[in-house]
Amino acid sequence: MARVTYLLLIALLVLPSVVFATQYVVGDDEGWNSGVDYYAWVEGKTFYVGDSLAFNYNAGAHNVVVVDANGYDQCLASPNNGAYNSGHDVLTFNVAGDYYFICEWHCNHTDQKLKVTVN
Ligand SMILES: [Cu+2]
Repeated sequence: MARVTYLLLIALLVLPSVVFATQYVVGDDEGWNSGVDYYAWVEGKTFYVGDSLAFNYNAGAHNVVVVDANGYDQCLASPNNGAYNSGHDVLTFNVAGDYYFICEWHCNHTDQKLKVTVN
């Protein structure tokens, strides 16, 4: 009985992070696009490990490149960075930390960049 209780306790501790994981649609209805204020979009949201971001955009018109802080500040994508271009990319946060995303083509011109802090 003690073992069952223990397992139940473990399940209750682990489950919420899975059950309550949130998928955020980046930019909501405006998607991942030029001219969207992603500083404002992030405001008031708290991201946790297990949550994911869905980037929706016209494939070929934009892409999603995972960069570091420097790449974010300078709008630089290196060949080592993961680049996504399907038009519907879902990225899940497995580790806490700061995450930086840019559109390689519009980061400079229209500020199409996103920084997310994951708790
Ligand atoms: Cu773009």
